[in-house]
Amino acid sequence: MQIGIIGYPYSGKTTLFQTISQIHIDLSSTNKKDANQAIVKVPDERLDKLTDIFNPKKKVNATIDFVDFAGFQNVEHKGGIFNTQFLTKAKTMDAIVHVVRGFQDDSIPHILENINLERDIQNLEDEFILADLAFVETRLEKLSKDLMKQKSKDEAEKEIAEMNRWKDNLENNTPLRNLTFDENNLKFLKNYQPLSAKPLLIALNLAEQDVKNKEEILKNISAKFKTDAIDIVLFFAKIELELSQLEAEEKELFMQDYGLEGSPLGRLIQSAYNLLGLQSFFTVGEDETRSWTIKKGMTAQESAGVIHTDFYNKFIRAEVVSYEDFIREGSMAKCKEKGLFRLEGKEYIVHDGDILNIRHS
Ligand SMILES: Nc1nc2c(ncn2[C@@H]2O[C@H](COP(=O)(O)OP(=O)(O)O)[C@@H](O)[C@H]2O)c(=O)[nH]1
Ligand SMILES: [Mg+2]
Repeated sequence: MQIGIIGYPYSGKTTLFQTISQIHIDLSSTNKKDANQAIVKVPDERLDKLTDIFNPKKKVNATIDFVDFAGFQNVEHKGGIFNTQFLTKAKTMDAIVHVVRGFQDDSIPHILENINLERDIQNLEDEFILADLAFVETRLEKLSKDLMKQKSKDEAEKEIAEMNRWKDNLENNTPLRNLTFDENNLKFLKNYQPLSAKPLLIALNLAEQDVKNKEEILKNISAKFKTDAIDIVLFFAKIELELSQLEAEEKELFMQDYGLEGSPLGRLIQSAYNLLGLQSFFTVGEDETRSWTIKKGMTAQESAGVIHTDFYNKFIRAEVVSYEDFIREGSMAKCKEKGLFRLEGKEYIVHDGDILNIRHS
């Protein structure tokens, strides 16, 4: 899974990226054009506990790819401020984190001069819509030429209908993530990856002095922007980067002082899992304990396929114990005794925290 971090220059994107990746980046570096990229382990206390119990050779966390985009400039191109390079890369992301600047610092001016959370959130949404509209218009031109050439007429007509539906909505400032998609038009969504359809995480980078009224800010912004496909999270880029580099005990003290809980990474991942409808299952053994990310509603066979395509093709049964049962009983043997160790077929819907062992031919 890939998550892209975008936003205006000097909003705190790279500071957030450093906090979650623990990669040091020289912020004064002039090379701001390239995107930074890191594969980040998804923290999961349940996996840590399983690892303590099984004492395997290695522990493997599920991972997420974070991409820290260079800040976009307010330079207009056809269809908005994003250039082709940005659009091409942004479209491959599964979700977008929009870092919105809430801190005032006169030595680092905001490119729009003052601080205004709502304006910045709305501006990005407008730019997504403009970019998608430009795409749809180009696509419609191409399709009408195909029609004249009598090339795959049926297909072209179907797509024209769908592109016009997108166009009408975009022209009314409705992002594509608000539309419903059926089996037939889902393929256009998958192929074209329009930006206004992407799950969006609005990450408000607040100032130190906002710590005390952070709940109120969150409530206000949520009331205006939160939907099923948009979530709002808070972070304090500067403090939380410093905190992330402290030893556990010291960190705990400072966090209490600031009234902060968890980490920016934890907040982002929880929110991303919710938005994208994701959950985890585990595999355990002497060699490794491992967490895996799947979509909610996936079957045992589909989940086996995430481990290995062979496991999907040669699936026989899944041995299943829930994490809670296992921890409470303390061993697989006890779980078997109590009938908590189950054999499930390929249609079984995997639950968050299931410990799976796939039997295959
Ligand atoms: N005072 C203050 N400065 C910050 C905060 N977050 C980021 N900065 C500073 O703002 C500058 C730009 O941050 P950076 O993360 O590089 O922003 P980017 O351009 O969005 O990647 C750096 O000098 C940061 O140290 C913050 O919460 N408070
Ligand atoms: Mg940056």
